[in-house]
Amino acid sequence: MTTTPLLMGVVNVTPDSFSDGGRWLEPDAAVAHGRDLLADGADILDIGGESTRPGATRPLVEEELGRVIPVISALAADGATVSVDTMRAEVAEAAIAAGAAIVNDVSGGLADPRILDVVAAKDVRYVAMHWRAHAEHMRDFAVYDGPGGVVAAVRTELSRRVQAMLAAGIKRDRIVLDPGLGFAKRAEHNWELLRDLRPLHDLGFPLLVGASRKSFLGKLLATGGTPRPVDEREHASTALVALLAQQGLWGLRVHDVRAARDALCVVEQMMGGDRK
Ligand code: PMM
Repeated sequence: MTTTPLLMGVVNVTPDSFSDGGRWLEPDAAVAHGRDLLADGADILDIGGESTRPGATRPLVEEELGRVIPVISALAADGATVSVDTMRAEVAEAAIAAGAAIVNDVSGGLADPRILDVVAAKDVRYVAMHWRAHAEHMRDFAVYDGPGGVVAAVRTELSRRVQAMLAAGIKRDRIVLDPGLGFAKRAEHNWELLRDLRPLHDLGFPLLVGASRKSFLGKLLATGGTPRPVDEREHASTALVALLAQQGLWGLRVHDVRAARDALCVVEQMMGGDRK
């Protein structure tokens, strides 16, 4: 018996995200996209205004607020469960005021430690991802040569973040952890993590995984050394949804919610499952 993970549908209100940059930059387009993802079966909508693609430069805080707040307000008013994908305390606070129920911080509180105080004060759910450096520099940090390699390092570094969250007053049952595929990780690191999620499960927190359309899939499917383009990685992303759905995860962060929902239906039918 498996427990079906929640599907977090991605709405990137950015000009430059690797997966869908520029497509939903206008608030109306982003809101319409969010509604489409809900119709496709998303449980959560993850609204982000900062691209984290390797090498990206950061928007100003005002730009980030201007991108995400109108979209969060509209989708939360529709009754959607909204998560804000931000590393900034100020954006998290405004997003919660606009109706966000989850703060998804790819830096796990490292980029702006005040975000932990905001989450604790507002008592919202907090997704803390494994992270080592901002996008501009993260490639330099993709080194995991200690004992146990990437899996042990991600586990140790996430458990340190958990200590910081608890010290800031975030309740244990509000915390979700994420291995951070593609963030300061090379393709082989992502595969090692995906093959061995058990040590992260053993930390005792719900897990979210975001593999959808990432470059390690482009590399896997390359022809003649040319990576498969980002909009042609969907079948591989969906295959991972089906496999990961059997591993007791809390959630999967995906772009094509319809494909992921179909995959979950198949898994439920095959394995006998419970919807979360
Ligand atoms: N990946 C991206 C952005 N936000 N949040 C979490 N929790 N986990 C992820 O793996 C993650 C994330 C980058 O992908 P995108 O550009 O498609 O949003």
